[in-house]
Amino acid sequence: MDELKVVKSSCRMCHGGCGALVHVKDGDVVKVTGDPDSPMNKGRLCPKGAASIELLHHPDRLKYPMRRLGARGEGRWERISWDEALDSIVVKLKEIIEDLGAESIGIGQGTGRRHFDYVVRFANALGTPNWCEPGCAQCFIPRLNANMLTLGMPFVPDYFGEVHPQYVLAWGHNPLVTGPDGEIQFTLRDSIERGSKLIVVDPRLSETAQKAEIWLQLRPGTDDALALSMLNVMITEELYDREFVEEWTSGFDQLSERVERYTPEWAEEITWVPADQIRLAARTFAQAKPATLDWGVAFEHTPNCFQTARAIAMLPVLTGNIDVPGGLITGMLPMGIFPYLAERLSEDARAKRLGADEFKVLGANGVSLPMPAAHIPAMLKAMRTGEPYPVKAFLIFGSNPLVTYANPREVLESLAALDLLVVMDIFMTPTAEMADIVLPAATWLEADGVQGYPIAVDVHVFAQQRVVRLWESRQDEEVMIELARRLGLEAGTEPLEEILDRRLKGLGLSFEQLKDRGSVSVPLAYRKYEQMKMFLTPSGKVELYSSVLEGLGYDPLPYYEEPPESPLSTPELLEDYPLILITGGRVPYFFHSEHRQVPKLRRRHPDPIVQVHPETAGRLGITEGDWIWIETRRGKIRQKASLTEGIDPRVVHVEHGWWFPEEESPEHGVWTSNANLLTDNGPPYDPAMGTYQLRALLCRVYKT
Ligand SMILES: Nc1nc2c(c(=O)[nH]1)N[C@H]1C(S)=C(S)[C@@H](COP(=O)(O)OP(=O)(O)OC[C@H]3O[C@@H](n4cnc5c(=O)[nH]c(N)nc54)[C@H](O)[C@@H]3O)O[C@H]1N2
Ligand SMILES: Nc1nc2c(c(=O)[nH]1)N[C@H]1C(S)=C(S)[C@@H](COP(=O)(O)OP(=O)(O)OC[C@H]3O[C@@H](n4cnc5c(=O)[nH]c(N)nc54)[C@H](O)[C@@H]3O)O[C@H]1N2
Ligand code: SF4
Ligand SMILES: [Mo]
Repeated sequence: MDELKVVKSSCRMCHGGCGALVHVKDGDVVKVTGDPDSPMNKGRLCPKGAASIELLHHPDRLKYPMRRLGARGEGRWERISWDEALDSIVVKLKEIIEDLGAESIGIGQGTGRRHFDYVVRFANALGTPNWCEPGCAQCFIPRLNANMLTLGMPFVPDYFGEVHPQYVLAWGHNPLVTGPDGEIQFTLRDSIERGSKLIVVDPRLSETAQKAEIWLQLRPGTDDALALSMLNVMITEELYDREFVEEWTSGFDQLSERVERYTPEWAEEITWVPADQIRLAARTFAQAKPATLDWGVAFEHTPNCFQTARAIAMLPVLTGNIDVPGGLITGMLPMGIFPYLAERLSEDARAKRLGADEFKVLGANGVSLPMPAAHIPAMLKAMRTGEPYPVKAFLIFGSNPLVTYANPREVLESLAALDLLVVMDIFMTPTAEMADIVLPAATWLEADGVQGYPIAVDVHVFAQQRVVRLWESRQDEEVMIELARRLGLEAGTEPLEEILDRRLKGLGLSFEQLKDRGSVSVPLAYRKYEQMKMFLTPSGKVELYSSVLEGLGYDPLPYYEEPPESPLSTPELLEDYPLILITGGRVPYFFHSEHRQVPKLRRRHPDPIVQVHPETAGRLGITEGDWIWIETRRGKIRQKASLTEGIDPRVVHVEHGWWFPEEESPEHGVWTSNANLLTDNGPPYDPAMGTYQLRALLCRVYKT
């Protein structure tokens, strides 16, 4: 019998960020605990992290590569070898490249996984501009790009230094549950314990809103109006940091002129938030020193998201909370930029990116980000119709589009039209059931990687290490490298370890050395713009008036726009659909469509829950625990009612990500409770990002 060995790694049941101790005996993992030495989680794990081992050993995992038998989506499979799987994929890809060009191959991936950058790299090496992720237009990238354009760098709340924020403005965000992008839920929790107070902007009394000093319960989808009116208060009441604004920003006068019309009284009508509350929040935030912004995904689910992100980003700018202790901090970036191989993608290929002509900030055009992405609705259309050119193959590395993309019926139709669908996943999902070939993916306990946290700022760099390998699973990066080799590509073929070592060079470490240490931290440096004597924007200032947006033909200043389906935009729908629908507020036990098959987690949250105000429920004869229909113009689903005073009587909230692994193959109940049967992926989109509307829609609810 082997000795018990304890290995340092980093959990990846979400976007990651928690240091973990993996206890290994006789070649298998026997326990996973939080690493007490980890600067991020200090020994703690959330329920998902604590269930890692159940996921690892789950009997329903995909164990071998498989090829479909019979018709697509019939649910019959045969086991094949990795060689057979990879060779048959390569044969088909070569055929497509020869006939139509590499752009006819689409590559999909899910949200912020360990292998995120490698997918972009593989697409570049292959020569296709058409990779996508359900988050590119809908999650994180709008915020990231708004930061890049306005400030020249990504910024995150400083929960990591000696000074803690006096106030945290949590906007459309429930970080005590979600803690995305390696900010993890524990960092805010610790900050609250050290005395931080909260202002929370959320239509629901979320776990985070429950801790708030000031809770702004806005009408869903009106974040732009609220942010603009807070800017109005800060400017008209001269609450801004005059010195910072004068020295380090450009366009303040134009901004002042723009927001003049957006008074708190104007905003009250639109947002439902009383004008005096808006004033209180703006004054409190402006007078707190330091104060930080912790923003979330909620406003990226409506089509004015980019200008909304710009407006919200200006709140900490005007109050001088940029790159100061306890405010917002920016990149140490000790690993430099990932080797994306962007130079491999020809101008010609770049121009063919689906959506590139229309959505100029969805990716790199005009913005210094090396990861342009395809527009998902355009990609689906190319699969279905061959317009503007056909997409014939789709390789998915860890995403579940039938559940997580808007309009899953159209997704199904699009996937069904492909010549080749490959899905690499840990489980047989409803999407994987549509594939020609499925590939078994390694869980985080079976994979090597390095990741800086918080993502895009990299204060702490963690190793994730492969401690076991069950069945025939492989990690996604290895598969992409192997495909590149078999396709005879000129780049993207080096072994993974070589890239991991290269990434750590600037830190003076090899991957082997980082594995021993678990993580390294870089000292925090503040006010880097003073040393550089500039922000990394074209004018060298924080661009309140964005020269880049102006150059691209967009409004250089933020503005208000109603969501396309709302009580104000489509009042004619109110008679049939009188309630406002929000979808996808996260729950602690699942990550999107994952983990419904993990008993320890599912027991804690067995059913999809729709939240309804008791007054609304009473009127409709709905009682606690009833299964009810939620219906929009596009479809209807069932979820189980939970009555709560913590939501406005005019608003209901459904969970996203639901399918039922325990139900019959191949559908696994994907059409029963899937929130995206209610959403739409059609226009109008955010003009800069191509964002579609996942929240703030109109619906009705009734008993089943
Ligand atoms: N209505 C509505 N829809 C939404 C949202 C919402 O709020 N409301 N949120 C949106 C947002 S913000 C996002 S980011 C997207 C997320 O969308 P997705 O990323 O598509 O969501 P997941 O359910 O996480 O899908 C990931 C799949 O990858 C598998 N997987 C996990 N780890 C690995 C791995 O290492 N390798 C491989 N190959 N597979 C792996 C999982 O088993 C799962 O099947 O959903 C979006 N959809
Ligand atoms: N446990 C768990 N953690 C996760 C995930 C998960 O699936 N499960 N997903 C990860 C991913 S990819 C993401 S993007 C993040 C998302 O994490 P967050 O950014 O925290 O987003 P959500 O929980 O979707 O929504 C946050 C809050 O927004 C509110 N909201 C809804 N509509 C609006 C609106 O119009 N305006 C405003 N201001 N608020 C609104 C909701 O009521 C909710 O409480 O979480 C990450 N972490
Ligand atoms: S917050 Fe994320 S990284 Fe931390 S334990 Fe939970 S799942 Fe793992
Ligand atoms: Mo996301």
